[in-house]
Amino acid sequence: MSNRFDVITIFPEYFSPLDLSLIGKAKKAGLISVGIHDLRTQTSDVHGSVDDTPYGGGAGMVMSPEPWGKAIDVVASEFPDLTHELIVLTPAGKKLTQELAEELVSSDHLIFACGRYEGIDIRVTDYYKSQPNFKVREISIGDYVLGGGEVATLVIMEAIIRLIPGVIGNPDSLSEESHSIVGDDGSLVEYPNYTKPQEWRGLKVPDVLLSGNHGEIAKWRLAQAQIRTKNLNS
Ligand code: JEH
Repeated sequence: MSNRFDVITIFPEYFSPLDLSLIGKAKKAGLISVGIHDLRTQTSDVHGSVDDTPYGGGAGMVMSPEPWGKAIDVVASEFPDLTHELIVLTPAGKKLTQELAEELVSSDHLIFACGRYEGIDIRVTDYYKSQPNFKVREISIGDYVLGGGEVATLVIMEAIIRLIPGVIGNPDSLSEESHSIVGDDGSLVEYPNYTKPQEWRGLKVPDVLLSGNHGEIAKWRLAQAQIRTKNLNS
């Protein structure tokens, strides 16, 4: 089960939100531990350069392999007995889905490589793919262009960490997802939620939800989920 997360980035400050909310609580409870590593500490020149011009020409800069290799080796060497799941964020990666998050939660050690510029010299992924104690995955969080891998890493970590047993106080919230309301054509979006007050700005809570009739409530919620699913792509 995932309990160690390491992140390599030139913007360590991006990861202060990890001390908040769900992930912050998981850290304080000792359910996970997280290391944030500044790539620039692995550079040799006085300027801390991490990028260079692309071979073959073209726009932008490419991240150099040397600091990446050093940084990844350092975090891997802290956990010599584990297989390391190296997650390289890239717009060209496999799309993050709930299914992929469920698969990743069973890895013991996740290392996130957050590139910037035009991305990382491909030999870094090629090299670690050849290492028996590494599994490399290139992941994208969606079809839009971000400035780097940091925000994507926060998204993926949140999707994984909330699946770790004990992280979410009320396990009903998770089991409802797996028993999620399903039609014959795949999964549906969730039904609409209401809470108090019973009337707000003239808008009333549907009577069925106040009826106490659990069969009727389930039927109504399924119908609502079906309507909302149909409306999604229209
Ligand atoms: C972006 C890591 C490292 C910007 C442009 C290009 C797209 C056609 N879902 C996601 N979007 N973007 C990232 C991501 C994830 N995960 C992501 C990153 C890095 C992740 C550097 N960048 C910035 C960056 C080149 N363009 C890519 N192309 C398909 C729209 C056009 C070229 C590369 C890297």
